[in-house]
This record gives sequence, C-alpha cells and structure tokens, in this order.
Amino acid sequence: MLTVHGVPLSPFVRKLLLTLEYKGLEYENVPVFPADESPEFRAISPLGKVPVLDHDGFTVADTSVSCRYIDRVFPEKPIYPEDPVLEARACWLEEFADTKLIENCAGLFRQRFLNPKFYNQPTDEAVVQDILDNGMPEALTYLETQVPESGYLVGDALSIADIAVVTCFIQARYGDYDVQGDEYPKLRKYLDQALASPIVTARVEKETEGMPF
Ligand SMILES: N[C@@H](CCC(=O)N[C@@H](CS)C(=O)NCC(=O)O)C(=O)O
Repeated sequence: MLTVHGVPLSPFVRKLLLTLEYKGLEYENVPVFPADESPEFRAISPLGKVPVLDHDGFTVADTSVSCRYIDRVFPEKPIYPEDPVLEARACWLEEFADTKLIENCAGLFRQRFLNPKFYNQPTDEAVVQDILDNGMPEALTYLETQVPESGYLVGDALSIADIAVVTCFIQARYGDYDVQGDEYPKLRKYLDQALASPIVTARVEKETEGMPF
C-alpha cells in the first residue's frame, strides 16, 4: 500500500501525488502539515518536511528520491527517461523547479494566499515586489530558454521535469501570479497545454475541494 503524508496544497506533495496519479497508482493521503512536530512524523521525516512516502512500511522523505523510487518499483509510464542525456536534463529541470522556481512561486503563495487567508497576517508587499521584480524574472528567463516550441520539456514524453515545473506554477496561481505570454511566449504556450491536461486539472480540482476560496 502507498501512503503520502502531507497536505495536498504543498507543491512538493502535489509533485508526488501527480506522479502517482500519472502512473494510475492507488494511494492514501494523510494530510500532515509542514514542520509537524509529532514524534511519529519526525521519525519518518528527519527534516520535518512533507511529503513522506510510505510503501508497505518503507518510508522515503524528499520527492526527488520518492518519485525516482516509485518509477523504479512501478516502471510502467516511466517519468525518468532511459537515455542518460535526457535523464540528466529531466533531473536538472526537476532540481531547478525544486529550488529556484519554487522559491519564487511559493513565496507568492505564502504572501498572497497563506498569510491573509490562513494565518490572518498581512501580505508583505516588499517581499512580493522583490519576487516580481527579481526572483521570478530570473527563473522565467532561464526557463524560457529550456521550453520547446511544443510538446514536453524533455524528449517526447511526459517526465519528472514536467511534473516538477507544473506543480510550481499551480502554486503561483494561488498567489495570483500567471506567466505573461508577451514576455515568455514559449513558456506560456507550454503551460497552457500542461495546465489543461487531465491529470493536472483533476489534481487541482481535488486539492481545492471544499476550500472556501
Ligand atoms: N526537498 C524536499 C522539499 C520538501 C519541502 O520543502 N516541503 C515543505 C512544504 S512545501 C516543508 O515541509 N517545509 C517545512 C519546513 O521546511 O520546515 C522534497 O523534495 O520533498
């Protein structure tokens, strides 16, 4: 049995859930919040981060490790390409999404969504402005050079690169941010297709189910 510990609105939890859903795998979700301090959670997440994947009692923290593990154990519909060059590109874009890109997308989510809607705190407009003026343009300018004219990010099939990048932009939408097509035309076209794909729309529908906003 597969269990994912972590709230579905976390971008990293979403990355793992999209992986499982793409592969058509059944799972249970235990909605643990990030930095949960219970000893049970800390025992399976030494860094206190979500998600943690549990496969028949074997637990793995970190999505780059758990998505790769899933791909090895359930090889149908692979998300890490066989070819070493394509695999390296996919892993690099996964890493870029998990660091530079998510830092900015999650920053907007935190300031414009979590703070006002969950924590009853004001949005720090200076932080938002810095992301909009500096962090996001840096990330998107690079990504624009990596996106193909059409199709998937790497090779001719969906890979972990697509899953990792798309989960970031779903996060950014909660922070009222969308990529402008006049500045980043290839990325905009790519995202229009990726965000409209059935696994992505189904995931977003599920994670927003019952949300009052
Ligand atoms: N590299 C980790 C990152 C996971 C991560 O940063 N999760 C966030 C929630 S989106 C978290 O749990 N943050 C809590 C903390 O850093 O204390 C992964 O890929 O799973």
